[in-house]
Amino acid sequence: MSEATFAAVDLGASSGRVMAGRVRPGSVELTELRRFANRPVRVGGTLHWDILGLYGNVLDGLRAAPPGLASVGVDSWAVDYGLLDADGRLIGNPVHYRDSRTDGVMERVRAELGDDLLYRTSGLQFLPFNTIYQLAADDLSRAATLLLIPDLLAYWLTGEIGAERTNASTTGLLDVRDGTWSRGLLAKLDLPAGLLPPLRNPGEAIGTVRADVAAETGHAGLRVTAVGSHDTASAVAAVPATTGRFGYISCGTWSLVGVELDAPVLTEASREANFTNEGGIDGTVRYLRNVMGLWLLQECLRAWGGPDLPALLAEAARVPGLRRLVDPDDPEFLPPGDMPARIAAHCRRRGFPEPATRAETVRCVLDSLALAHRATLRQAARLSGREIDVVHLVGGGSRNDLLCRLTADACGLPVVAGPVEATALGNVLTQARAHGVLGGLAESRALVAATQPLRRWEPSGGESAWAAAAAHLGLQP
Ligand code: LFR
Repeated sequence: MSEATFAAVDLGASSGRVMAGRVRPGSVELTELRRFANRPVRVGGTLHWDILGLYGNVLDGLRAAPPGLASVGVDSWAVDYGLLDADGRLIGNPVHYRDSRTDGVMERVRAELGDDLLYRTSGLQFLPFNTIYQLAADDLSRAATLLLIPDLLAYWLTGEIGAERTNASTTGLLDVRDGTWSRGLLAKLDLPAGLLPPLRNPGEAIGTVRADVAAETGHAGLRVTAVGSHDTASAVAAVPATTGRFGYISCGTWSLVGVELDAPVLTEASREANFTNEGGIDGTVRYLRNVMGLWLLQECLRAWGGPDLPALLAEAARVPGLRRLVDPDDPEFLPPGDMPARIAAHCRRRGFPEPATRAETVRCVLDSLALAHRATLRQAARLSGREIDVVHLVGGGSRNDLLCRLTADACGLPVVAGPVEATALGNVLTQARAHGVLGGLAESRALVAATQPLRRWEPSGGESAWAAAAAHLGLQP
């Protein structure tokens, strides 16, 4: 096949989209078919995803797609899941990873199983919402099958059950060395046999859409292809890197900051630094740490009733830098709630003046994120031995000029910003490879570099001020 159009379903924590991607020799063009908000809903004190609302939007997006799609792929945020009963019906609405049901659970499981065993087996960073800890907090009495969110949607589209490997690697239950479900951990956790479905790789065929889906969308016989169903795996597949010496920041609700490796790093130093080894396309390892990301800004905007963002960013760019800082990775920032107040209190505790205006709060958030990007990239390089000459910042955050500029300054490295829709592109390109329209990962990345609008930010100095700020917060200097 030399030309084909693929649909990409890409669900982020704050918004989802269905895109059409037309791939031809030397060209990839994305068209937006549908974009929709992803608003969590609190019911009876528990924070849920509105999974049926999301699925309805996926069907609407597919209905808007041109005829003749070669296939569709689904990716979403990681770790969360739906449970099916023995008849294949969803038992309850999936719970949001920011829900408080896991409070204290990770500490309990870590004490029982030991950090060394958990890290040596899964290579995963310790985050309170990893699937393994959610399962320990969940009622599994009626559960026959666990499906991660993209696998759940693929199941509703095709009737086929499976667990795509890149996303499975975020559960804490996949063995990082051989890519299979860890029998040892499953036994220790007493998880029901058969709960976790068979694994599949990005690029594998999942099936064709069910008759009811074909009738709803008008795409009879549409094939569903597994992609890097963890959104970060798809995003990093579309990083327009032209050398191996790159770092990346997949920047949206989270900033996922690290390097791409051939093999996991499972050292004690890596575990202590809480670095993760997530599965990528073609067996690559995403060696990274989660930085709290634009969630801090999104929650401020929500608290302020949705003010004009470009105007606020322009004002924040005029606020003197590095006067107020937070450690964005403080767990106190994880749950939803009054973010400006939490930021002000954190500043005060750290010996900084409280932000007096919204623009000062925004500047505080962006300076703090840039500083965390710097610290994390330096740590990734040190722990993995991979040198970094350039930082690729992809995702929605690449539109935020102030954040890109501050990140270049903080890191003392050029930042190449874009593509904005890296995740949807990675989703499309993985399908294109599976259907023989494209060669390997390097070819995909070269195509992105050659065709997508990118902006380059050179560092403009100020190293000593950034180093002093990092030292003040106790971060990697
Ligand atoms: C990004 C992401 C991160 C994951 C977090 C929670 O959207 O997938 O990689 O750590 O969401 O699932």
